[in-house]
Amino acid sequence: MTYQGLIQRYGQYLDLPAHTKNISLLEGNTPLIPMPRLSKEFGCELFVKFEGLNPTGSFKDRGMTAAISEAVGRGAKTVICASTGNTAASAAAYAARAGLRAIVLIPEGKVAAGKLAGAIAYGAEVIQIQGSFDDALTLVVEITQKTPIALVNSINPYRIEGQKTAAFEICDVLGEAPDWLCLPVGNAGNITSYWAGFKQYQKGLPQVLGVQAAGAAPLVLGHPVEKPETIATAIRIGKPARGEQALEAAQESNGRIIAVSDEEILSAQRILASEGVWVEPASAAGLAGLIAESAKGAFDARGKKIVVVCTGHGLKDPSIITDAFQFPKIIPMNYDALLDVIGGA
Ligand code: AN7
Repeated sequence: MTYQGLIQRYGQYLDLPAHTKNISLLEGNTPLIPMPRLSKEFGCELFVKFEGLNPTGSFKDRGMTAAISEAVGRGAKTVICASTGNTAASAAAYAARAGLRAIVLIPEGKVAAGKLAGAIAYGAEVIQIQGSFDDALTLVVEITQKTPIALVNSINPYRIEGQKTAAFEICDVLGEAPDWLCLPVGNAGNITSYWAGFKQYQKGLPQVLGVQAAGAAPLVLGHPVEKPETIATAIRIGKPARGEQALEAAQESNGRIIAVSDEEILSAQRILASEGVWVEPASAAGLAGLIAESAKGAFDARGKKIVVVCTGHGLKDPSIITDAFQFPKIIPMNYDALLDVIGGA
């Protein structure tokens, strides 16, 4: 049978109500890409779980197929979310597929171009709010308490159910859980989902390294951040909805949650791209964390199986790259000019 999406593939492991009506874009089934050069450098077996290859370019599609399928089944007509961008694009796509109205609230001026374009292309009503993601989330929680509009942020338990499938896939490919799982942490839905997924699947448990951006690191600081700031706009979040569960996952797994600088994130993004995997900045945080911990001597990767979760595609945030590089040279249309500019072959 050809692949029919996550609910068909793993539905038996997901706690979804009987009324759920499967809405799928054949999300999931993303590759676990071996990274030979990084593996050699760390003396380990390092893999990237490339979640940027989901239908809307991020891991959010795993939870969204579940949340939208449940919402449709119970008769919802309109869904809403707050988003740093990827949730918005994903909600917009799955709502479009289901024939629902989608409203997405984003922080003004702080959403990467590819995500905003996606949300608009799929036909969502996109509203910028003069505030942060955290402010937007407060607003959508209030409106979904007072109206029949369905909330599809990761406070919605079905989002977590759907996102557990990434842990299942990793275990299915490796035959067991890896020794370490490194991933970015924003609103903390994903780390919560992975941990729940590994515990449920009973193929062993990884140690979990959750990585926040230094300018948006409430779980490292131990208190909310009122004005989070980072170039990794996906994780520009100061009050994670599932912060407690993220800390639990780190603690129970004998792992930890750390912060890395924007420079470290951009460096990790370049390193991944130099081995053929282009991810958006936030998605490079997991590797940035691994590199930072190893450099400090706080992480011995040797002989370990390590999965670095890359949550979103590089195409989501193209300006991060083009702003930082010289614009490609322009030459006259002749052979000599070409030879001249490349300086020989
Ligand atoms: C690429 O889209 O919160 O810790 O509103 O887009 O589960 O929040 C995105 C989060 C990591 C953090 N990597 O995951 C949103 C949003 C990417 C992301 C995260 C996000 P969580």
